[in-house]
Amino acid sequence: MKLSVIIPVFNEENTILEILEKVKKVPIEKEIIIVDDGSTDRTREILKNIKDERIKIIFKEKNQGKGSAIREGLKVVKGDIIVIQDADLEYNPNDWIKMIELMEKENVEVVYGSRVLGKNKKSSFLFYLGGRILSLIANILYNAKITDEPTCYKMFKKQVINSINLKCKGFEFCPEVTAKIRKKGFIIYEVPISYNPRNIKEGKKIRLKDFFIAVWTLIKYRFFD
Ligand SMILES: Nc1nc2c(ncn2[C@@H]2O[C@H](COP(=O)(O)OP(=O)(O)O)[C@@H](O)[C@H]2O)c(=O)[nH]1
Ligand SMILES: [Mg+2]
Repeated sequence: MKLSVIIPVFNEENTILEILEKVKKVPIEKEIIIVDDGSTDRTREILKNIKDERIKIIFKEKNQGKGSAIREGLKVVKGDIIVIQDADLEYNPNDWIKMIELMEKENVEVVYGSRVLGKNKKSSFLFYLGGRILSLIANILYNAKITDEPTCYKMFKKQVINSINLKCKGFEFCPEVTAKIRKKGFIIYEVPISYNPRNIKEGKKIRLKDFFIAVWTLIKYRFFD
């Protein structure tokens, strides 16, 4: 089964090439789709200099958010399995290997990488707490039975992600996908993954307001959709 990796990127000039090297080295057949979301630092220049036929790069003119970039990427995927990769260095692409192993089992359509199940350095307490609360809400509202709802490492069979109609623009990609996948009745399997958190000074872009948007997104798709 071929993997499609979607990398949404916004102003990650310090890490984009390093993460790309790590992605390329994972011994799995894959295509790589980078979606630049109107970066204003050197990211676009760096991407324009990449000469590698295996990498498809989409340049959006305006910054619209991570969700809109992922949706652009989803329009062009050709693989059987899709995974999202951030353009920073918080996650380790080698963790896909165990995710795919699970994915190859019969009736497994969705696998999340859980930072909570892995033994990891904790991120700042508030980020950690926010993640736990979002998982709890997903478990209560959708009987999701997961430990890490906002993880970036969400892996889906193509027909699963294609079967849901995404509306997100920003970071609410995660709760929207979790909500709609569960509403369709798919089980979310988890495997432990490693996590090397960065802080806001190091470029983290997610903020407190995104937490509230995520909570609202989970509630909205449960009761008002
Ligand atoms: N396309 C797009 N990607 C973004 C935007 N903001 C953040 N990202 C990307 O989303 C990923 C996650 O951002 P980060 O701040 O580390 O939040 P995290 O979800 O907590 O890891 C990184 O690869 C960012 O470059 C945005 O406005 N548009
Ligand atoms: Mg990140």
